[in-house]
Amino acid sequence: MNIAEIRAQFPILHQEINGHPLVYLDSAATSQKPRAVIEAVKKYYEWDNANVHRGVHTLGARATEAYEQARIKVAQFINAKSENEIVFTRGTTTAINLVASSYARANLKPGDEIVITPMEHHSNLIPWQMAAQATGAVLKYIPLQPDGTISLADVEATITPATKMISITYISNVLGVINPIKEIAAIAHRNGAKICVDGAQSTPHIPVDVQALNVDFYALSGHKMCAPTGIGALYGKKALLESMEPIEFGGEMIDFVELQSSTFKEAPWKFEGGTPIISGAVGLAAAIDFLNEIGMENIAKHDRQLSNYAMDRLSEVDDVIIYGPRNDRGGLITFNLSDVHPHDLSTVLDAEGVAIRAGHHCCQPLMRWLKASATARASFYLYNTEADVDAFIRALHTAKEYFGHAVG
Ligand code: 7TS
Repeated sequence: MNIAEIRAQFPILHQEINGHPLVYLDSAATSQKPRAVIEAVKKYYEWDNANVHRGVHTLGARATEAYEQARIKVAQFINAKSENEIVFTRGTTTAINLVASSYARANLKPGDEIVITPMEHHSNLIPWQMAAQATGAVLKYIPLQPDGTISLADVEATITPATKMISITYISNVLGVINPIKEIAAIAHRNGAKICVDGAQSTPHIPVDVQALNVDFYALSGHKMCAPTGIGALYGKKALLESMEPIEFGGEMIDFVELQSSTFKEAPWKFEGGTPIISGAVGLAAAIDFLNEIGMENIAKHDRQLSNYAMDRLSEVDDVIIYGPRNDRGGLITFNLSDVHPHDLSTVLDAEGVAIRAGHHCCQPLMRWLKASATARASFYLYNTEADVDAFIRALHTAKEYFGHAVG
């Protein structure tokens, strides 16, 4: 992987922030966009823009073709059996809400169990709280080990024949933990449960094969994998999607509308009520081409090497608390500097041109488990270099000097 060439394709990276070259270490929140994606969206608006699935004029046909081609791209990218197993959504949040609102509410009854973990992003937690409240199902948690990982013994112990749904993140956006999804899926299926995977942090960083994992649902966000904001997808096994009721009703998703009742298109279109996110899908297709050209294996290797390097450098800094496992982790590191509030730390780093994330990362229950009100997080992607990590560590030392009173 030639990082210099890759960086050259991301216009936003070539600027100064507060007099320093930008060091963008917040890709877990959203990734930057390569020129190929920006150009694809621009070209779509300059040449092809029209509404999809309606009318027969040329632009309408082109827009429909581009939108449906993007669905095929997404299906191939995660190795779905068919593009009809891909529902376009706004992102991971909307995708998981669709499963929780449609599948779960129709299939859960009082006494059934939903199993999640304390490391879930609120997007993979609150929808299940709401589904449990609506159906009388019980929300259970697989406990975390001291390093933030989960053990398969605990998965076995938590999932029972009463479990109807397990929903779990593939890669934690705070701990960097990579969960053994294939093994968890096997345990779920042995107990007659379905498994839904939050792929927000995995899809951008590692090769994903939903058939090999044998998951029932898989949610992803385009904006974390070089695509525009506002586009994502839900993968669902065909039979499951076909069995589900839409949760949004209106244009685009119907077959016949009578005065008192209507019939709907088949999956996935019945879940895409209203004018869809056409330019977003075009951008997502371009992002997938871009990632494929570099190769997901190469990206995974790069992210792993960089986070190992960052872990080594960060571990050398006194007064830094690192959260999550040391090895076998995704491309992000969550930490705190002694008792300095991460917002203050992030502000000082920004003054040095270094963009990191600070806060609860939409994981309040996990923050409580970590006994931290908030944390700082540096996250890496294909355009980051060891020089970025070095600049981050230098900025951290500057912050330490600045907060000298606090770190003693
Ligand atoms: N799940 C995980 C594991 C995430 O990291 C995020 C976003 C989501 C779900 C929600 O994705 P969305 O695209 O629907 O918003 N995570 C973060 C983050 O860590 N910092 O900002 C957003």
